Amino acid sequence: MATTKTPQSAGKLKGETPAKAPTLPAGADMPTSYAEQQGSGGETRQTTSDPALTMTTQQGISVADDQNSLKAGPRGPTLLEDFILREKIFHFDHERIPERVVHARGYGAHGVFELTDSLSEYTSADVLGTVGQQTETFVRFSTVAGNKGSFDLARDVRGFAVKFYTRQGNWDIVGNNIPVFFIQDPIKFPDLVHAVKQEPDRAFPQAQSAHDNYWDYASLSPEAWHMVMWQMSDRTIPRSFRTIEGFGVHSFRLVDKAGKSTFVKFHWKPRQGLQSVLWNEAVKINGADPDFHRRDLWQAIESGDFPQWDLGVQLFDQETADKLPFDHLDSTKLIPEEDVPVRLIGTLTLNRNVDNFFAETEQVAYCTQNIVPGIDFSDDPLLHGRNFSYLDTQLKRLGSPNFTHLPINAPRCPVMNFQQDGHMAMRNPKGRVNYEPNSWGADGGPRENPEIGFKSFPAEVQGTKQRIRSETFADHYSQARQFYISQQKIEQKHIGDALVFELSKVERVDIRARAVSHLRNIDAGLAATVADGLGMDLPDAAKAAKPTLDLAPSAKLSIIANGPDSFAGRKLGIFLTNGSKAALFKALTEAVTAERAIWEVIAPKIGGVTLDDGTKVAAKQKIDGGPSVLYDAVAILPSAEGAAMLAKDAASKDFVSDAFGHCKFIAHSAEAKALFDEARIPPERDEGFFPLADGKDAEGFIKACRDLRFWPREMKVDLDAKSVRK
Ligand code: HDD
Repeated sequence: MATTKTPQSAGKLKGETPAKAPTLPAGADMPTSYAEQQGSGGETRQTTSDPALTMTTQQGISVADDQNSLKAGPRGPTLLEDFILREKIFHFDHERIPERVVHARGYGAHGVFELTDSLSEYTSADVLGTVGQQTETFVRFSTVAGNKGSFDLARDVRGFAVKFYTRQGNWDIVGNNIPVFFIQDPIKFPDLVHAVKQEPDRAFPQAQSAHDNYWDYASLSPEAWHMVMWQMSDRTIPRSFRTIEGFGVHSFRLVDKAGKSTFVKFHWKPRQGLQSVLWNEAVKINGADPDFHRRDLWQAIESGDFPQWDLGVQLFDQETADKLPFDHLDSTKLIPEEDVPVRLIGTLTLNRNVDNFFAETEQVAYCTQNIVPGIDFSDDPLLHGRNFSYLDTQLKRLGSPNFTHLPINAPRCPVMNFQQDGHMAMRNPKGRVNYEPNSWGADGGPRENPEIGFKSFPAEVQGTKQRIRSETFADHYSQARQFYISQQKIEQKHIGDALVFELSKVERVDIRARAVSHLRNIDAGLAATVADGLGMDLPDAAKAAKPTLDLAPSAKLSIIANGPDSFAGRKLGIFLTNGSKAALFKALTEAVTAERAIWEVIAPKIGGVTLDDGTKVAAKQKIDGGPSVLYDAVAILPSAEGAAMLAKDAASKDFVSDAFGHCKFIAHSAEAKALFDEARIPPERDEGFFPLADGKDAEGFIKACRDLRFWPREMKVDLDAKSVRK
């Protein structure tokens, strides 16, 4: 008689008696759901007698042995008949899907967007209409150039893609943490990406632009240089995904109920403030914790410290656009906030980690073409190329036009049309009618709705068919200069350092010279600094299609000017040894907690330490696994005996000297001196050091940590600092 299974009794065949649970030796810890025994290979086998927990094949057949394949005799050969083995290996062989051709490494989280200011005056989009309305979202952050398994702190642009599951369908803002892009025309995108990724003959370098091919391409592409300035700034080595801005880059349109259009640029402003790390730190973080950014986001959400961004819009009409000294349809340009202010209209809160990385983060499919009624495209040519590329790439990556049936991509509103079949179709309509027009009346399925259906904005277009770039796109240096002069001194230094670093990795001298020739059109001082740093003569300036304008600096372009106002959400590393003072430790952890920041103990052994009052404190990191680059600030509180011991330990000395070199605020006990001396920290302590004697000192220290770093130190510890322009 054929037997069937119900979901409730999955794994158990009707009428079958479950196998008896094996007996364990007396006193053994007996798990409730399974028993443990030793397999014939000495391995631990865990078996169950509970039908509901019984392992099955993909066809639902119960599995009795998942450790041994079917063999003729104990030593083989293995039998082809073993369908359980074959199915398991077959499935494993097909676990991977192609990684994204760019933005392969990323991390996603669920969230909610709440509207705080209605734009109903400008758009009929429901998601932007009603104050207080909440919309489910899924956000994926990414790097661009590296492969899926690359490290998080590559110097790279960060992707910031947001999917809104609105009541009118899915709306995606597929943006970056930089408001402009490298190229003006989508036909260049494959070349740009080929140039920045690993060189094809040798398959390195991974996840970095510091190589000949990238700089060869960039130095031959004047339009890239505004973006190059952003790329060489600390924007591309962010402290956390939580501390980056996001930009939709292109101009879009908002269209109201009467059909009137207003241009819009989208911005995400992090409530955590903008924060970055130093380059030398980034290099070391990649070794110490290649998952630094994903771990940081996951931990913040897991602990209930939900990161938030405000959604801002720059709204402008054609008249304003006509007055701008550049073309807003050119993706290599931004509109300074001083010219068109950013209006904050809602808040995005990331409040839930994924349950399954593959199902959600890997399979989420963003498309710039996903817009809802009330939102439309501008004429930006780069955007039109993207509208083709994203849909196309999903077919390759996810393997079926039915990728919208996957739960992470499925709209939360009804989906009704006559598209059908295809690989893995999950949403299969019932009934006889699969075409329109049809005359089946009420049984005829979905119909067009001219009232609420999407209508493209009827922009007038005309022109000769030609392959040409607009004359209005030709100024490549003015905004690059504006970006540079909007930076604080230390940020300008970092841009110079980054250019010198990257170009030092370029082998061909002519490519280095061509790169510096563009800098001459951006800032004479920067060009001189970089040429000096590379030990080369200053080349002639690159030929510019238009003279560089002196645009006014914009404070919004600086990270430091837009940093956090508290230490909240950041991490203090507290280095302890046996005999460390309990009172200091207590005062410090209380001050950190009051600031809503977090702390972690680093100790010589992972088992922890015993403080001077006998309290035992567990360590989160053993010193070798917890270098100071993993922390925003550090407290070094050894006992006298502990400090003498650490002074002989290379990892401990690195901990201190890196914290010093990376301009971190450093709290310390008086006893730490022995370690500082051995780590060759100059005896005169700057104002970034905080000797801790009592609880009040701890509060002062945490207050100081609200600033990102003690920047004046950098000028003293970095040889290149002397070449910073006065
Ligand atoms: Fe792109 C992925 C952002 C230009 C073609 N892009 C991708 C992602 C982000 C961006 C954030 C990752 C989405 C995710 O997390 O899954 N891309 C941008 C921005 C651009 C841009 C801000 C310029 C303003 N992109 C661009 C052009 C093209 C593409 C000009 C092609 C003509 N981008 C792709 C792609 C990807 C992609 C190949 C790879 C994986 C994917 O789409 O889903 O289609």
